Amino acid sequence: MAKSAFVAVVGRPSAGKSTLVNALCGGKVSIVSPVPQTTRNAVRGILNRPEGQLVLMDTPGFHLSEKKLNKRLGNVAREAFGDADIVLYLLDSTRPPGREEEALVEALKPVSKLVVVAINKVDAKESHPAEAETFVAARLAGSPVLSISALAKSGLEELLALLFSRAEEGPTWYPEEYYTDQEPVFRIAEIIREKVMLRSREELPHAVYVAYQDSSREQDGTLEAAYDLVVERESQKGILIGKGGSMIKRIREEAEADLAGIFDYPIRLRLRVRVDPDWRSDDKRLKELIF
Ligand SMILES: Nc1nc2c(ncn2[C@@H]2O[C@H](COP(=O)(O)OP(=O)(O)OP(=O)(O)O)[C@@H](O)[C@H]2O)c(=O)[nH]1
Ligand SMILES: [Mg+2]
Repeated sequence: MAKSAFVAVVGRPSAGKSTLVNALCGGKVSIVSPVPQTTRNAVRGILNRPEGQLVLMDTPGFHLSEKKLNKRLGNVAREAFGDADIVLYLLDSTRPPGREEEALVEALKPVSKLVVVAINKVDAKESHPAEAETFVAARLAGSPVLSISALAKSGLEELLALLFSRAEEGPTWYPEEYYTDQEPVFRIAEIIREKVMLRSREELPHAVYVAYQDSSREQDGTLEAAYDLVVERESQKGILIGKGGSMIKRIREEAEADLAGIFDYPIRLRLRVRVDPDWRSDDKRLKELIF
């Protein structure tokens, strides 16, 4: 009988969780950018192998902050590892493990028996894997530890073998051809948001959410979809639109190019920028957006 397990992927912001989920699942499951706190939802990727099926739950980076948005993101991560069979804890070996890493290990205590540790970014020249190993050895003594590079895709076979060795026999939840269970409306919004994260600077990437408006099918099968890029303040609107609309055009074109590689029908986007004042402090809005 095949094996199956729910694997929650947790770690600090920018540890490489989404990069790893994409590399393991063989498709673009989750968006990636150098900006910490790119992922805002528990995003599921599905990995099918002869041994069975793993459902990988990418989570928002674990971040200490009193801000409402960050607290909500933290809760999403906690819920994911509360539901998991295996918790894959990813450490960024290019940054010293600080207070946030300590807090994360503390939060993992109740599920410590489920934890598998992967030290990531060992390809980078700033990588200090020994420091990460020492940190883990002192705090999660019983957990297996591997070194990987999600970006260079090294160490992933060993990691998969470890994950499957910890998975139990069980039913597979998704058809084999799936690598994610996300609805197209959400996936498209995320791809657009990725381009915003990549192209905007400073506070702006964090101040944007992407809201679906409507869509229609054209005779040739093209999907025309309208999305709003929603910012917090009037002053951010102009920055996102750019000179003569250059920024929003670039975001649209880059998103459309990515979507062409993901969906088997053409997608044309209509993007508009609007303001939702101080949405990051609005409990109701955060509930809708962060789940
Ligand atoms: N050198 C190197 N860079 C990596 C590796 N894995 C991820 N990165 C880079 O690290 C940055 C963050 O990667 P993400 O996958 O978005 O990180 P994340 O943990 O999902 O971040 P959040 O969603 O913000 O919590 C990106 O610029 C990645 O290209 C790696 O193995 N080596
Ligand atoms: Mg991420």
